[in-house]
Amino acid sequence: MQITVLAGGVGGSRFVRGVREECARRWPDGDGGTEASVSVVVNTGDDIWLAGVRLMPDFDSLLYSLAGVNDTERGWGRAGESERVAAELREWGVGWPWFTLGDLDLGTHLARTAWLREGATPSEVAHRLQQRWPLGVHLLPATDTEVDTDVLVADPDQLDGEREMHFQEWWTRYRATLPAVAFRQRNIASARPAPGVVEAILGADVVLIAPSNPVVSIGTILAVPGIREALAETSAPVVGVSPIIGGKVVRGMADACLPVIGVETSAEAVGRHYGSRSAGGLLDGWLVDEADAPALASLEGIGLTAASVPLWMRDLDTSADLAGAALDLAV
Ligand code: GDP
Ligand code: FO1
Ligand code: CA
Repeated sequence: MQITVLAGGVGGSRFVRGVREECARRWPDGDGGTEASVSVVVNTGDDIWLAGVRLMPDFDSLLYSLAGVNDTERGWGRAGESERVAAELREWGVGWPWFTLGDLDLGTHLARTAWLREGATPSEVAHRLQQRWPLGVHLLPATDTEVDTDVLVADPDQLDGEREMHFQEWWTRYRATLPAVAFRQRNIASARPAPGVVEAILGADVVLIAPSNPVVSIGTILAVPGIREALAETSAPVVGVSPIIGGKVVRGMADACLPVIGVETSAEAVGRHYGSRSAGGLLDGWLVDEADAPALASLEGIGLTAASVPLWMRDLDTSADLAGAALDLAV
């Protein structure tokens, strides 16, 4: 059984932990793990060069979370983190004062940057970082091309009324409150899927779209030329899980992103936005929360196999049950 998941950071991590757990239940290897193979295509649009090092926030969220060394409160970074180096960087005026690079986390960024400078590609670096802990899944950056997301915001002080900034500045400094006009991924037209990504999609028995941000996480993965095509071509069913429950994002600020691409914050609107594969879209199946059950008929009407189950991932058990429901919808 080969399962391929498309994922962002926090929603992605919770879901992938559930997938790993559910696989161990359904296809046990007798040693606490699973005989199933799980590949995760990870969003790289949040990545950034800062203070001389390369950050890959969604990749690191997945890495730390699957390794069990993550900060579960904040949703990013390491557990038991200290911030001595960050305080020094602030004194030197290096990096951003509103963006904290923890000491343990900086170890990862320094290792990654050292390997990049030696000539390794981001996906080779990702492979090396995963050797440290037995994750039980394979994390694949969506692309080796630097496709950092820029946000175009309305700014009346500028001559053309607009200003561009890196996604991380918009997200962490302004908490996504500045009025965004558009998201743009750098180099996206010339980007290529990283080695193994197209193979993981074409060779899958099931493809799952995690309940991640549809715009800046899943949207960026899909924008890499070749990935949408692979999803259209694969013989595997493609099943998505809604990140929206009862018209609200469960955690985070994804509701600041959806209106920018003209999509309402609802499970039905995101399902329609992804679209049915039978009509040239992305999905065969779409899972919504029980609170959104009234939308099922209309979703079936556009050619989706839709079902409603509890979508809150409160702990490992509820995440695994959700992964199980997504796998059940795929048959
Ligand atoms: P980020 O990269 O850290 O922003 O994380 P993702 O893009 O992977 O996911 C963020 C989205 O996950 C949020 O916008 C939420 O809508 C969604 N999310 C977080 N927790 C849950 C949950 O328990 N259930 C569901 N269905 N969605 C969730
Ligand atoms: N988010 C914050 O809100 N404040 C921070 O200081 C911060 C630092 C940080 C450092 C490394 C890293 O991998 C992620 C970090 N994040 C921080 C999270 C990140 O900005 C975003 O939440 C994600 O990119 C959105 O998925
Ligand atoms: Ca993200």
